[in-house]
Amino acid sequence: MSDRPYIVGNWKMHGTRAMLSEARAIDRAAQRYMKAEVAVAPPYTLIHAVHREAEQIGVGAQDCHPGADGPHTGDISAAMLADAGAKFVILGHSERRGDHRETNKLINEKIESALEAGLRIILCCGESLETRDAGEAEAFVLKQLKASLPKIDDAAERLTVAYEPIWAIGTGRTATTKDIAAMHKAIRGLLDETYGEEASAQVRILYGGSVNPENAREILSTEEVGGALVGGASLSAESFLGIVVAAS
Ligand code: G2H
Repeated sequence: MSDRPYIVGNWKMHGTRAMLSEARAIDRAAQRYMKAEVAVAPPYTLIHAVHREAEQIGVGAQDCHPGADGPHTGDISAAMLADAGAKFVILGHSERRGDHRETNKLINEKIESALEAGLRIILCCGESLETRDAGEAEAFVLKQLKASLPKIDDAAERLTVAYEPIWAIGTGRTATTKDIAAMHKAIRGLLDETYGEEASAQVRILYGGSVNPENAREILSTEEVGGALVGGASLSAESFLGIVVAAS
């Protein structure tokens, strides 16, 4: 695993061409904070334009279709994303699991298709508040991961896992560092079991859920936290760079 913290902005369904100036500002400033690896995942419509702007930062997508080219109106394949300049794709985000009823099996198919297209993966997992309150958070997250982790050779080299408790997404609430450390440790245990310790060590585990410039330093210094997946606070260069600085 790279020792560099990985800070990824997930723009979700935000951004028109006016946002390109933010991407440019992030890219130019990121050159000064080389300790962190910085990337953004804009909506499909901006991937190629951000790719053309970016000299330092990585550019990725927020989803892909599980298949190759075909009669799937409105869908985008992993190969198309790679052609547009994407280097990674976020898969299994709870908003896709909720809004589009994505299952662990479908997410596994998308992962394998994206790996086949040469993309890196950020695989998201996370529990609801009800599940946490029932004391079942760890079992739930590990079940999600077991069912969707790619089993193909060298998958670990191109895999990042993002733990995002659903109740902390866009709510201003964050998990305690104790809870984050415990969940990341459990995830590491599963990665060790699945890929062996040497390959597992290459996988960074990000935290996501209301990360902002004020709480980033504490979260990023928590055990087993290899970076952050940032939503709301990634939409302006100023706040996103505040997180990048906290990681540097
Ligand atoms: C979690 C996160 C980014 P936010 O969804 O993936 O969003 O930082 O707005 O909670």
